[in-house]
Amino acid sequence: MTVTITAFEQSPDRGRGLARDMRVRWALEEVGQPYDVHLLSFAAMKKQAHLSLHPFGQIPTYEDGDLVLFESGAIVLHIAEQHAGLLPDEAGARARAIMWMFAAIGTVEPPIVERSAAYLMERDRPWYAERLPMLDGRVCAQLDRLSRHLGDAEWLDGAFSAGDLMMVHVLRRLESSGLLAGYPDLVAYIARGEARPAYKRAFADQLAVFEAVSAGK
Ligand code: GTB
Repeated sequence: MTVTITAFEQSPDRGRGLARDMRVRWALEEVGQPYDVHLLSFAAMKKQAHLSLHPFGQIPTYEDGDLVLFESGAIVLHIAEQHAGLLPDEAGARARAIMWMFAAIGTVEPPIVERSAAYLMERDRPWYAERLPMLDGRVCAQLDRLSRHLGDAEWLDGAFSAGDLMMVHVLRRLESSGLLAGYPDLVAYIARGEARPAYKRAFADQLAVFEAVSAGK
C-alpha cells in the first residue's frame, strides 16, 4: 500500500519548502519510497475528517494502512527505522543520529519558530523593534553552538542521517532572516543538504503543487 501524507493546498511559503511536509517528502525520497499527497486547505485541516488523523489539526500526517502518525519528527524517525539510508546500523551512531533529530526540533527550532511567529504576528506592534534583538540573540546562541560542533565536518555525526535532514530543514527557516550571514559554515551545511538529489525531488514536488494552484487561480 502506498503511503499518503498531507500537505498545504496552498503553502504560505509560496513553494519555498519551509512547511514541515518537506521533511517527510525528503525522507521518503531519501529511502526511495513512493507516496501520495493529500492536499488540505486551512479550513479542511480543522474539520473532523482531518482531526481524526491529527488531533491538533495540522500538517503533515502520514498514513500507511492502519498506521496514522503526526509530528514530522516522529514520521521521519518511523520512515528511517523502516527503511535503510537515514540511520546508521551501529547502535551508538544510530542513537546519536536520533539525538540530532531531537536537537533539531527540541533545541534549535524553538527560538527560530518564536522569531518567525513574532515577525508574522507582532511586526507592526510598538514593542517589536525592542524585542527582535532578544529573539535574534536566542537564535544565534544556538547557531553559535551548532557551528562550533560542526566545525569542518560535512555532517553532524559522520555520514548524512535523519539528524542532518531535520537540522537542515530547521535551519532553512532562517534563510530570509539575515542571521545565517554570520555562519558561512552553516550556510554551506544547508547547501550540502539542498544539493542531495532526494532533497531536490522533494522540493520540486512541493513547488509544483504551489505553482499548479497559483496557475489555476
Ligand atoms: N510539531 C509539528 C510537526 O513537526 O509536525 C508542527 C506542525 C505544524 O506546525 N504544522 C503547520 C500547520 O499545519 C505547517 S508547518 N499549520 C496550520 C495550522 O496550525 O493551522 C509550519 C510552517 C508553516 C508555514 C511556513 N512558512 O510559510 O514559511 C513555515 C512553517
